[in-house]
Amino acid sequence: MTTRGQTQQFDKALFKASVEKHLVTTYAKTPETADSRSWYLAVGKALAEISTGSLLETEKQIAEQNVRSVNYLSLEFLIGRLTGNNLISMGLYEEVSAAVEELGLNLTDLLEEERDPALGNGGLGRLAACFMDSLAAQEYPAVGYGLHYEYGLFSQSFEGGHQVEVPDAWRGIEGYPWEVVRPELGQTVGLFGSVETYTDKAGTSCRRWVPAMTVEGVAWDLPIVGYDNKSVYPLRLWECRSPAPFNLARFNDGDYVGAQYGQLEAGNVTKVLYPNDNHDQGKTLRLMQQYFHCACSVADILRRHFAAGNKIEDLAKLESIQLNDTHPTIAIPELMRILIDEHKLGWDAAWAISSKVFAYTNHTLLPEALERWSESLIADMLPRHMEIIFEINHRFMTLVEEKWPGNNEIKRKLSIIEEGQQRMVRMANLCVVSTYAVNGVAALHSELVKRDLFPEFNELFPGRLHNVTNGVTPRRWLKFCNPGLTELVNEKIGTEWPAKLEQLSGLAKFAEDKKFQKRYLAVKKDNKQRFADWVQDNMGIELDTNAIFDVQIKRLHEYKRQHLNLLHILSLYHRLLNEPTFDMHPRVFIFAAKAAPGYALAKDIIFAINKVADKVNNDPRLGGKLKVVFVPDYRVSLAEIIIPAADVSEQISTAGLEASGTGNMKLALNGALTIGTMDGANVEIREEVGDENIFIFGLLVDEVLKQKEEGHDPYRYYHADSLLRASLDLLNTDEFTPGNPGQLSAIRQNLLDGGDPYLVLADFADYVKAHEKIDAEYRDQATWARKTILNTALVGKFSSDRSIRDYVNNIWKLKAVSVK
Ligand code: GPQ
Repeated sequence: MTTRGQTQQFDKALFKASVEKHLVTTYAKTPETADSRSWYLAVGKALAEISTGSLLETEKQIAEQNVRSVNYLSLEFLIGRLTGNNLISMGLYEEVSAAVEELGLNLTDLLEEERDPALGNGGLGRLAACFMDSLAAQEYPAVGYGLHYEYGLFSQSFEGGHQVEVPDAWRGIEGYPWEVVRPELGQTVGLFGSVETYTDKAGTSCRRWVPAMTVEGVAWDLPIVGYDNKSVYPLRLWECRSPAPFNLARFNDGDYVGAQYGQLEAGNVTKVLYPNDNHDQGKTLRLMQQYFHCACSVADILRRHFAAGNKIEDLAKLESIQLNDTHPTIAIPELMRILIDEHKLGWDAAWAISSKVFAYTNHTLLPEALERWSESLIADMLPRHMEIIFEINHRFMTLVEEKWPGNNEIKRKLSIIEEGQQRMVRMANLCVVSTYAVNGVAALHSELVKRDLFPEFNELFPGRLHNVTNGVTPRRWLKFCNPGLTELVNEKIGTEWPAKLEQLSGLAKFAEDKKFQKRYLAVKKDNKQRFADWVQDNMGIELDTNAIFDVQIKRLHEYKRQHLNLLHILSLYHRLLNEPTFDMHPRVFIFAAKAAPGYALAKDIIFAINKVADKVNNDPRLGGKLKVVFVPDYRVSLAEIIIPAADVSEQISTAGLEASGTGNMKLALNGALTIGTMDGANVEIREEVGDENIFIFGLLVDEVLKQKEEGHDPYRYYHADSLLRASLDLLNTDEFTPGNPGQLSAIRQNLLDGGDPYLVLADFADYVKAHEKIDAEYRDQATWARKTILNTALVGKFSSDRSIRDYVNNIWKLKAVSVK
């Protein structure tokens, strides 16, 4: 791996000694008895020693300069393995590789010992991780605040083709070497209880919350190492513990076990990450997680503010709080409560601060993902917060009345409180009313937020709604995961691009260069081989690297339409067996996806793909032209080997439903050509790479809306298109489930009789055509090489460094602080 100058002082002998010391004192192994995992842990600890020092120094210098910073609040940070990436950011990859070699170890093997901290579900959590990386790389002062889940997203395996979920104890028994506990930052958090009125010394009548119980928040810091600089920012994760080990009264009553129940329950708050993506479940424990997260984080922000000698009145000048979706919305009434009840500010003074502190990012238009909490649940758990929400709404309704006098329809629509059988609090509405900036995550999505989701809010609060197109960190998603391409790029345009991704455009002039094309394709081939080896070793399936590697990796969701991909595979299967003149270039369809445990149809789709895979991978009649691989347990570290190996990137959501997508960016950056709808950031990828270097198909947003309005009739497509009919009907046979017909028919049923809510059938024919074009163009390797090179060259816009600069310039207004 080629690197730049190291950013840390590095003494190899000292480092080796530190590794050996940790091996013995922290992990109780001798060099003779240590296995690979113990060595990895010891290396991780020795490195964390360096980064923790820098973290404290960064904290100190930023506090001294007392500059404006952003606090990124997110229930999810899908950071992936830290060791390899931090080594790259520290500029120590080669040095440490050499040092461990002298200890008789291989760095690549050691890195494989690390478990992924899977503290997120998918795109939303991964975005938060890329953003922390880009904040640190560009030295914009920031703290990430999240939860220290004991169990992250479940690990997935397959039994007979069915998804099986296993708890993910990501820290292992020894703990995670990169994290450090900060007991001095602990917080106490109240829950339940009541609100009382009292008269203060000045004779004013005041309200205050008297919680019925408290729990303790323990802070764990993970180091976010700035690329090529000396800054290390904290990702601060809160763990919930119970305040006292025993209920003494009950303990003395002899109820030894019962006395510890409180502790068991409090310990449960951060026990496990909810495994839902783009779906709201409304569980009490989830609300408790959200409040616990917000209470600890807001208190810590205020602690830092006051520790730096500031007054409460200056909060909005110095701190911005970014809400990653509505999950941390309860931070808004929490800050209002503290300002009013504890700092004794009047409502207007408190609101003047709070409404200039918070900003909100919307990540979806899907109605089932928009969070609503029942008023009674909030009133029970957080009675004072519910009062404050009512007051915010009351004042907001006055504003609506001024703007649209007498219009109850609009009031009903915009109100934070939704009337009905049981009243609900609409968290997105609360956010739009209470923040100084709201943004969508891609140009198209932000337009739809304005046009369809919040049109009246846009009229009421002109200028509040923004767009910030998502991005991905080029450090992890090119430099680290694709060393072959990195070396080639370095040779052509130098080594500054990981911090200045627009420089990749310098590759465009080599797109027609035969020698460069050959080398670029050779790198791709090596990456395909690396992945093929992984599949052989872990799944026992042999792959031919001359085949097209066609990749769809993302959460399993109907709107993402893995079943459209499946129908296309079935159509190829049908044609190979029934059309004597049909020919195709060999293709491997690669899937990886977790389904939410309660999402039945998503699980049916996984099962169906696995069953089809079993059959086609072993059917000699297909002549090896068709393979299907469903890689189990999709996670960041798997993405790191699949993405560099991809030829084709499947981004096939129903137009208007994928807010942005970020996998689309990673795949294009690594030279996969996109087959995609005009959805999310696909639209902007097309703008950058040009229409001839992407395969666009399917209905446009407004065509989707029109078709839904007019009433989509799936049977019309079924009867009109014989290939579609043959493909769908295969699901009703026992072709893939010998002796058990009907095991796959739920999908067909959903598409035909369930109304095909995501318009799979409407887009099928155009999708098939786009795939035929891919097949033809891949056979002309010079053409393909040009297109794939241009994809890498022209997607510099999608660096998360650019996204962060957009936030900084348009929303947060931060200045960089260079740590000395
Ligand atoms: N996203 Cl609301 C998630 O990953 N989980 C969620 O619960 C919600 C959104 C995604 C969204 O589907 C993608 O289109 C985005 O690229 C991603 O957030 C980051 O903005």
